[in-house]
Amino acid sequence: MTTEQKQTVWSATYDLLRALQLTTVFGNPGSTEQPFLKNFPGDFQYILGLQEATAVAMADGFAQATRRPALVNLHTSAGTGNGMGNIMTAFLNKTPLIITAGQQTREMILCDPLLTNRDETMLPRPYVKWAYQPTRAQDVPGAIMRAYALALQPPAGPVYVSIPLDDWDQPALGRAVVRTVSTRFAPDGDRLREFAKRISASKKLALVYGQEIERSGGWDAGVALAEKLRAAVFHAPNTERLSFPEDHPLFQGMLPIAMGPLSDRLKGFDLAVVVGAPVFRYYPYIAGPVLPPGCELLQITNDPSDAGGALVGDSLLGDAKLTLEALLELVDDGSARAAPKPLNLPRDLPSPPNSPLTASEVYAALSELRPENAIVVQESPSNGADLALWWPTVKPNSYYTFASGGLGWNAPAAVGVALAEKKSGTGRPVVAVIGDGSLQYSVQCLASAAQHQLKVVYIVPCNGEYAILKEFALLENTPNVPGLDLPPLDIVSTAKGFGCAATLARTRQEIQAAFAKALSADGPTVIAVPIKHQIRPLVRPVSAA
Ligand SMILES: Cc1ncc(C[n+]2csc(CCOP(=O)(O)OP(=O)(O)O)c2C)c(N)n1
Ligand SMILES: [Mg+2]
Repeated sequence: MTTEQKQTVWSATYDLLRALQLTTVFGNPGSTEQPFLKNFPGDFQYILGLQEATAVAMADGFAQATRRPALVNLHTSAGTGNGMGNIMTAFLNKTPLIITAGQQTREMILCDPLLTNRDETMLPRPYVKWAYQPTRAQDVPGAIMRAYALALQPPAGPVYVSIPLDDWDQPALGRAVVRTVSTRFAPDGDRLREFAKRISASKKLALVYGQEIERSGGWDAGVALAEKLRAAVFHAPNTERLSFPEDHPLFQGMLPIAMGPLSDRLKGFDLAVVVGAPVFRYYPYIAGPVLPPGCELLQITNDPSDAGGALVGDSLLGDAKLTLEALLELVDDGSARAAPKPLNLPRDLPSPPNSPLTASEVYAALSELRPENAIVVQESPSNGADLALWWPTVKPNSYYTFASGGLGWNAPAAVGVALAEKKSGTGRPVVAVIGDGSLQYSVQCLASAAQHQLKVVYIVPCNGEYAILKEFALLENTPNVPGLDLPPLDIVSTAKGFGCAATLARTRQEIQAAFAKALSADGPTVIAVPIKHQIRPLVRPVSAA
């Protein structure tokens, strides 16, 4: 017998995963997955998530930090359901995740036994690029190859393959075919030159930079283009990756997250060029035009759906980095353009300090000890802007949050990012700032951080409430909403229970002592910090451009 003949679906699949470098498997096992996981090869690593929401988001953080696709193995319908919120987030994040899920035995599936994933390809839709269950066992490796190729190509995203548990021991057709696909595409040259002309002709130009720039490795190209054009640069509203240094003199902050205020902020500009983002990702509805009168819009994106969905303007499809680099060559020098006034945000602290401290005072204290190479992961809804003020992002690959607002993504994603750092040996510390409400959604990720001794410092600002929902209630005029105050939560005990070091820090001195200790530790630390109750406008007033 030749080796070809001896191959099973199991061995052909593991060979394929090896060839695709998908040797880190994030998952939570069940009976339907055990035939896949049996005799788990020594050159693979299984990262256990104690709930599927955690497994999916850890994989997402890992994929983003390694800039490679990641593999997730979920438990049939129940596991897919648990993972679904973070599968939705991965889809909006455009993270290439190859998700496989177990399925009942083909022999028996007709009579709906326990663990059947009914309508298995429908369950994860519409938040996967492809969902498939091979029609015969021999197609499993080919289906995974197709899933990989689809996940990776722009716009990247999660794909889902359901695999009946009796497929793994079946004879394979032979070695799986290993293919490669491209991950970026260049813009159409004629249209690009037209865009370059319109950009060069603008008298007052706004560049709106979004997540695709950071994801494509286009940070430097974006800075060079802005400098050549002397343009004002904004972060796209609700962008989940930051693509421009927040301490740059051209930087003008993030555009407001609502329609009316956003168009107000663009008053006076004759052209806005949105690179690598939808037009626009709003949160609350505040009426107003999409753009102020006299302002035109150009959009560059690698996502036909975002190009199709733009409310205004002309779009060009292309990879952000390739397009920025090409534009840099084509546009006229902008030295005649008046550079915008630098932001110069006031960073004042009260003396004596508040008791408890405000979120701003907490972030100010932390920022004094900021390691130059630290990575921030942020899910602290009502005070994320305070963090940005005191801990600006100034380098690429240093800031993560979610594209969806679906809570429970960032705490486990931080584990995935820290795992990537550990594996690559760079040793960059991950500082995860997670609200006291937000931490609860995927809190079991703390056990994975402890199990793998990852360098993550969780800062948990504790206001005992869902503050941002109280802000939303004021904006929407919806008084007396129940459920906006948290029950007493002993976050320090919870974190210790999962195996993390944990401490409560109330003052600036205590925060700094705890943070310094956490940064020098090898494993994860959770620092719970009581903060002052503050309800501020959900959409902050617009200052003049
Ligand atoms: C999965 C999910 N459930 C519910 C919500 C609604 N939600 C948005 S923000 C928020 C409260 C967040 O509270 P916390 O993390 O304590 O931050 P704070 O607003 O207090 O700063 C909730 C429940 C959501 N975004 N996602
Ligand atoms: Mg809170």
